[in-house]
Order: sequence, then structure tokens, then C-alpha cells
Amino acid sequence: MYKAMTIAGSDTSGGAGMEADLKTFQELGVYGMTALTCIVAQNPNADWAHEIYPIETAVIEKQLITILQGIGCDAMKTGMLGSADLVELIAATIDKYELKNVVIDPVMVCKGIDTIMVPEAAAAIKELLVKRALVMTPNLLEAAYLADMPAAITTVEEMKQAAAVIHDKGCQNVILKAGDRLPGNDAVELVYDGKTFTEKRHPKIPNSYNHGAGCTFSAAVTACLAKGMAITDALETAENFIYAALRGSFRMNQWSGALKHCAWRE
Ligand code: PXL
Repeated sequence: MYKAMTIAGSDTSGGAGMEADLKTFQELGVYGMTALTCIVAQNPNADWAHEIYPIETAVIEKQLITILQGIGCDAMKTGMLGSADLVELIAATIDKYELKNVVIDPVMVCKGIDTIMVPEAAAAIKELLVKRALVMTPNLLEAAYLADMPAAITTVEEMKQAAAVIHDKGCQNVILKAGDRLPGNDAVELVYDGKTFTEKRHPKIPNSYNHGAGCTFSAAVTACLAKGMAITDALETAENFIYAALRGSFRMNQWSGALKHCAWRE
């Protein structure tokens, strides 16, 4: 049995965070384990405001020991990391256990809010996790931050510039997700492995809900790496998985919808 670990927050609504990661691991036939970093509750009496309740770093360390010392894993990913302390712990853990299949989803922003949520954690990710990542999956905002670009990324050319800088900082494979944020009919992903820029395009899916799409995509890459797939094959599978989940996405309530994680089987 191949095993994957996610270090992520709980999205109580079930669409993103460790819930998305576990569903994705399960769908792809990989045994999932979690080190929980925070609990996010959505408030239906306050317009679905996301309330974040962090878990103490010492408790996260205990969970990492359970998984890594007690069991072992074939690949890992990170999601919502709320403090610089936690990022430092994760960097030290990657080194201590010599983890190789490391997928860093640099969750820094939440939908609708285009500012970095916890600046100290984001700075620590830039300093400590970029260079330890086999794969990183930033969105446009996160990529601009990680690449020290002064303005928002609005073109594929700027995506390439950002990917090159993030690669120079040590991340071996950068997957920059524009999602539906660039103009035009296509959702674009740019992959850079230090040699070649590969632009991947899929038609935007009208009326889909993409809450949790970033978590799900990076979890699918992680599951595929855990199974020993090469990076290019892992990306291909993750793309098929996420686009099926988006096509099957459904409305949860007036604020949000969710992906259909089992759609790829249909
Ligand atoms: O999609 C980003 C994200 C990651 N992790 C958790 C979340 C969210 C967004 O809501 O709740 C736990």
C-alpha cells in the first residue's frame, strides 16, 4: 500500500483542506494520513466567513512523529500553514526524515481575499520550503509573491518569469495555476522543470465551483508521486482528476459549491 501524508487544515465544509486531500488520496488508491494544522469553520450567520482555529505547533509535531517515525510515507504535501514556527518545523522534518516526494501547495490566500493571510508564514514558506519542494503549485497571487514580482501576474509571459524565479530559488518543478483568472476561454497551467516551459490549456468550465480545486490538484499530484509515477504522468493524471471533479462540482449553498471528487471514475 502506498502512503501519503498531508499537513493541512480541516475545511469543515468538506471541499478544501485535508478533507479534499484525503478524498483525493482515497480516490487514487493511496492510503492517506493527516497532520492537522488548524480547523476552519464557516459561519452561515456571517456570510460564510472563514474562522480559523489553529492547532498548537507542539501538537502538530506529535502528529508528524506518529506518521514519520511510526509509519513512514511515500509522498507528502502541505496546505494551510498558519505560522512561521510551523513552517520551520516542517522544513526541519523534511530534512530529518530525508523526505523526497515533497509537494508544497503554498496556500497563502483564500478565495475572494487577495491579500496574503499570514505574512510571516508566507515569508517562511518562501525562505524554507521553496528550496525543499519537488513540486510547488502556486496560483497567480502566490507565484507573484514567491517570485518577488512587484505587480500582479496577468499574462503567460509573466507566468514564465515567475516560474523561472521560483525554480531558481530551488523548487524543482513549478506548476503555476492561472485557473480561470487569465482572460480568454482557457484555464492555463504552466509547468517549468528548469529546462522546458509546458503550457497546458483546458476550456474553462462555465458554472463550475472551484472551492478546494488547488488542494485537490496538489493532493492528486502527491498521490501519484506516492505510487511512484514520474512527474509528467503525475501531472497528467492530476489534471484529468481535477477537471472531472470541476465538471461534476455542485452548489452547496448560497455561498459556496464543492468539487465532486469521485467524478473521474464515471
Ligand atoms: O482552498 C484553500 C484552503 C485550504 N485549506 C483549508 C481551507 C481552504 C479554503 O477554505 O479551508 C483548511
